[in-house]
Amino acid sequence: MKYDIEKICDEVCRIAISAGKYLKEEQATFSRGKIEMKGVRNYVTYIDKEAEKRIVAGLSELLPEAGFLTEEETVQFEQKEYTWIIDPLDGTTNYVHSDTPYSVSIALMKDKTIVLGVVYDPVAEELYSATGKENVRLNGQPVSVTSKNELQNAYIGFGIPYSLDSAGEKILQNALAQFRNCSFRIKGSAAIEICYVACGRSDAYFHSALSPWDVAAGTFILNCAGGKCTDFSGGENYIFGRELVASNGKVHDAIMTNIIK
Ligand code: 2AM
Ligand code: CA
Repeated sequence: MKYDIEKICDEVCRIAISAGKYLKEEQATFSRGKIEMKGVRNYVTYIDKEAEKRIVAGLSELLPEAGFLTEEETVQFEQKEYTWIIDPLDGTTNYVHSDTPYSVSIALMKDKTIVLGVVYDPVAEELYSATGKENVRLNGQPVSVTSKNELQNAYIGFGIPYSLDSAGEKILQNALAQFRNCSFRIKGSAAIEICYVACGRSDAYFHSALSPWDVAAGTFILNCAGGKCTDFSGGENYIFGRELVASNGKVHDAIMTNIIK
């Protein structure tokens, strides 16, 4: 398949913005009665599904031969050379509590490699996109990671898994031991929090139990911006391995040693 990745990226941005506008409009009017419980503390709304259908329809026109891996499974996964990895609404728990941030996250994977990432925050009207190191942007402007190189005064995002296991608890205790050194934040949208590292707003982010659609676009954007992403063993299985440490690169070892261990 031959394609112009920049043109595709422009179209994906358009599709993400359109889905994001839909999410924002619906948040103002939706009723909590329409929420189904997908599991403990894991909400799904009819809005996630409708947003996903719209995104899938747009992307299907753009690259008819590509397959899909999506959170709401409105389309069945099939192994293809190209796969769209989509979270139509990342930050659902924030969303159903009329809170922010939340986002639309879309990545394109060729075989096993991500080649494009787009994350859109419709409330802040912030669009993160990347197709490579030369083309990583926030609202059209180039971005890069912070130069912070120690945990002292670092600004670090993280999330707590819905089913916290003992390994996760240990990591939280390790983080607690760093509370006097660092500022920690839980924002509630993994895709956005990884992009905050990419654009130099925060120095790092870690979370376990995440799915590919939570991290595929954000980690690609962060890598393009000069950051580093690993699983909890320091390896590369952070998209499908359900463990992510994402950083500016310079505080990565300190986080691995002092928090993840
Ligand atoms: P979601 O809003 O699509 O569910 C919050 O912790 C962030 O992590 C959100 O981006 C949330 O995505 C994501 N997440 C995904 N799986 C999770 C899990 N098992 N536990 C906690 N957060 C999860
Ligand atoms: Ca998600």
